[in-house]
Amino acid sequence: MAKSAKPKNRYAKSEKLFAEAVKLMPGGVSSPVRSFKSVGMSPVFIKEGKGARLIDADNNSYIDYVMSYGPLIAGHCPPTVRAAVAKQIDKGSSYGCNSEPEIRLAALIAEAMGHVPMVRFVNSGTEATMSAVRLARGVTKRDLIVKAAGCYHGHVDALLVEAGSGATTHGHPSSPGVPEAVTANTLVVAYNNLEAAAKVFAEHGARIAVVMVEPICGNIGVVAPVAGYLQGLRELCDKHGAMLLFDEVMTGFRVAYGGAQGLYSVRPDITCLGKIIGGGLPVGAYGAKAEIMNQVSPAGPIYQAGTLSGNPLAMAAGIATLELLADGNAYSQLEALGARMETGLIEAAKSAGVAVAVQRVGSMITPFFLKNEAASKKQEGSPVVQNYAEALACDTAAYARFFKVMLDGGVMLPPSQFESWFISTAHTEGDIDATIDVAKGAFAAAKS
Ligand code: KE4
Repeated sequence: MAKSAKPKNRYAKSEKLFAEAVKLMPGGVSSPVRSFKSVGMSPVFIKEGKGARLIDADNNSYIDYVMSYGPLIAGHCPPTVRAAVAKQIDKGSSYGCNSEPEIRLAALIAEAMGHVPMVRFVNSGTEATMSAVRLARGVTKRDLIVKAAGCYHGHVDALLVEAGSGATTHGHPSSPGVPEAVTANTLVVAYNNLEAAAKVFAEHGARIAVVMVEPICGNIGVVAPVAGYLQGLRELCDKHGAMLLFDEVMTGFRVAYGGAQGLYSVRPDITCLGKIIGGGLPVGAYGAKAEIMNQVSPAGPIYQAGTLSGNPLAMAAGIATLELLADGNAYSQLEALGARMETGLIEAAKSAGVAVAVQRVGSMITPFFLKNEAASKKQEGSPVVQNYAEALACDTAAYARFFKVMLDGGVMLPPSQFESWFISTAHTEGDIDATIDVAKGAFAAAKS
């Protein structure tokens, strides 16, 4: 009897590359969330991204909703971004001196976000939040930070406390190596809970330097602020002389050209940016009104610096990306694609009999896989997951089963329940419909 041929391993080359990678890099990755550990498989290696698609080492093609975790709002390698970077690289990548592209990108940000008239460029979101906290502490001469559980602000020691994203996916929200003394000044409150914030102010108000939040929490999956939450934080900060810091590394230029602060019309004192403003190259920024930013060295005493900060190559990519968004048309296109995806996911989950809460703001979307008790709580249309605890109660095993069928079906999703999917202007209605077709089988597989 002829032996039946072993099914071809569609990830053979990626597995071979991963075996090499783990010898050279911790976990075989450059960032934990890429490890695919939480979805029970070794990670794929990508060799090319174009438009809405990725191609991996085994030549599998995917409709991509990771989009580099947010920067690629115009898809992979948009022609104008590519041209801008190609033009700049011929003139050099970094000068160690000022260059005009820095002014151009800073001006685009200032024009788009009225509360960010002045910025300092850095090289990642983490650097932006780390520097912004130092600024808030330096200006207020206070030490305490208030952060919301589940919000992820990069791997800053003082902020790696009940953080979301990869810090949650791997189940150790507070990392070893962070001394108690460092986090002793970090107070954690539940997201979307004004009472909790008021209580911490009642106890520590005069010592609180800054309240920092993701104005839309994207790092436990997508959780929008409940009505009045952001304004309530604003009022508490005003009452107690603390600063309000919006970490818009993910939401900046994502949910609106003016960011979440524009969408919800709430004024932060300091804003952190990243991802989209770098158009796929490493950039971060923190900004505020001039009287605050002029406290930053060399204009003021609060020190912060960076070799590649404001490098013209990354600036060129950021300028070209924001120029693609400036006329605002992209956001109506992204809203329509996001709504199509939301409706499709809800219908597909329903017909598969899987309890899922699909939560979305614009082109950021997450299907939360609910366990029974949460599923029974779900009222049509009301957000089920409103904070970290409710996200952690989700069925991550069901998400893992869903993820694998989607991957095998040619759809690349974040390999974690606690991440947002990102839709870009390179995605088409056909891509969304094809994704929903694969999701029908994936929801069925997700059922335990
Ligand atoms: P980076 O240091 O990774 O550029 O930015 C940190 C950061 C800060 N603030 C917010 C709101 C963020 O979402 C992030 C980074 N986001 C994650 C994705 N959830 C980055 C992915 C990764 O860690 O590889």
